[in-house]
Amino acid sequence: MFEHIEAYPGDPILTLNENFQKDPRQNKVNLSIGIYFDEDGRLPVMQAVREAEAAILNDPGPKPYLPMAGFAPYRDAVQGLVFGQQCPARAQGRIATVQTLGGSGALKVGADFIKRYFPQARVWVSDPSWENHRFIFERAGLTVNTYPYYDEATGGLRFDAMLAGIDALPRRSVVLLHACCHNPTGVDLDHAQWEQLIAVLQKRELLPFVDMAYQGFGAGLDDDAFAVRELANRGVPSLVANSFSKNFSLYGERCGGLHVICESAIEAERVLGQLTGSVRSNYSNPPTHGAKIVTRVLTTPELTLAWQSELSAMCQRIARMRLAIHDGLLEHVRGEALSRYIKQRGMFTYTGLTADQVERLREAHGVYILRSGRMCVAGLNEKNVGPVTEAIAKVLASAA
Ligand code: KET
Repeated sequence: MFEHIEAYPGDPILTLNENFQKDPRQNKVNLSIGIYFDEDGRLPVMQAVREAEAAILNDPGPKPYLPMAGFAPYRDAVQGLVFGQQCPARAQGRIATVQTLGGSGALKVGADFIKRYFPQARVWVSDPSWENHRFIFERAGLTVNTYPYYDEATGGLRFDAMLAGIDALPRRSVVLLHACCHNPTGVDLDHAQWEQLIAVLQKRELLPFVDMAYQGFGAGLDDDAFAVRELANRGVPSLVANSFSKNFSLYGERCGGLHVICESAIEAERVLGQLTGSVRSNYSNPPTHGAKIVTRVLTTPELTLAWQSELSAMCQRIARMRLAIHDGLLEHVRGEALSRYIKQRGMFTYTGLTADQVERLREAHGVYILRSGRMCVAGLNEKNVGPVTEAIAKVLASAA
């Protein structure tokens, strides 16, 4: 029956992360997956999450099914965080929001929605992008192409080429964008560039799908949502996926949201209905626990403040690690290329290391980064940054 099924080649991120767990070496360092580890190399439980969870467990209550669209207070709180409390589109009921299984679940429900209502549309993702973008859209039956994005020579953005590429797309093409902290490059658009790009998206009647998996890890919770809020304010029909995996350190609870910005409240209601139908035929309704935690934190002012300050402390620690690896490498290697370690934002730096160098880094030194050269700088700490720097320097020297 199953003879024709070939072996799964593995996932470039999750399989590598699993291989890391199996590596018996004591001094191994995991800079592969996009997970924030604290100064002691541990996955943090944020204080606000701890308190919210304690309060929930203190008064557990029954566990009915949630509505298909998710926990209503969660949907409202998440919409407020993503679009801003004062967002006119939100007040006018023009945004359809469903609770999803993390950011990935939001992308999947969104991809199914596109396949059903824009069956001819192709999806355009940045070159490069998070590998799973392609997998999710292709498995939903859509064709995925790329638009220019990263400039290997400068470690920055090919903005003119990106804009020209997008400007030439057929009407109603889907353009996948990263709201902030671009994965894997750490290279983002500035406000002026977003304004220019949004004008093109609007003029060409393209359908933006914005993935915001790292809100709060770039320039702050509001600034990171700049593009999303501009799209809503300018009334550009769009899809937005958001995730609490990283900014709440709630990876396994699978908390996220899918938001569709519509042109009227009536349209939003119909869109919401269809998203709900998609949830029903996929997994019926989402889980409760994580949604309760996030809702409690976002609707209790003291917990919101505690969460925000812990999140910004996490960002400051990442910034210190960026500086530490940059300065450490400067002692061994010269060149402009190192500035990318401090210029690129969010959890990742695109190191420019080749697949061979990445392999040597892992085999000889136990340092795990992605084959593409992506390093999760949020996995560095005061103890491992020295050895990691030395390992990279050795790999670079032996290649020279
Ligand atoms: N979008 C992006 C851009 C992203 O980097 C991730 C996760 C997700 C969505 C998924 O979010 P979630 O809420 O976990 O479903 N990225 C990291 C983990 C992974 O690959 O699953 C990573 O890139 O390492």
